[in-house]
Amino acid sequence: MALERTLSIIKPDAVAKNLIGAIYNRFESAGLRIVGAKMMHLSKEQAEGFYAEHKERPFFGALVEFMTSGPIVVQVLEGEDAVRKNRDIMGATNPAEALAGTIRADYAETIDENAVHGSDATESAAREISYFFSDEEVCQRTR
Ligand code: RTP
Ligand code: MG
Repeated sequence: MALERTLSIIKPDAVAKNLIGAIYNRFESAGLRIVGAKMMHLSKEQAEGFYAEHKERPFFGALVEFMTSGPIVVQVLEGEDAVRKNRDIMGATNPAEALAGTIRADYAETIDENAVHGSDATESAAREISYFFSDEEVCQRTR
């Protein structure tokens, strides 16, 4: 299995609940390395651009409003099979359907405010990483 990178976001609900460290611990415990990280407060335009694939969906307006409601923490995670591994530890989109022990089962309340984002494929990961990070902002692990 190849070394991959994926884009992760700790969403405004989880930042507001002081869960940044707890969620970082989940990534590191799963063997994912944080190779880029920043806190941001997205503008409406930034949130709309990031979620452009969903712009025709009925929840798009609420999603953009939520994602701009407070700061987020954006990170690049690296590891073997990182895209799938991150999706596994996140759990299902709807926290009510997420497996016990996943981030969304433990830390999210609703499908609208579900604690984390993770890229869903290697292609979307590459696009999403470059949406938030320049090449120099993603670090090579040298040890
Ligand atoms: P994400 O992109 O945030 O990692 O979540 P996901 O792949 O599990 O879900 P996706 O289908 O890409 O939807 C993006 C985000 O939109 C909100 N959503 N609301 N009310 C609804 O039916 C609904 N469906 C999706 C969620 O916040 C979801 O994470
Ligand atoms: Mg998605």
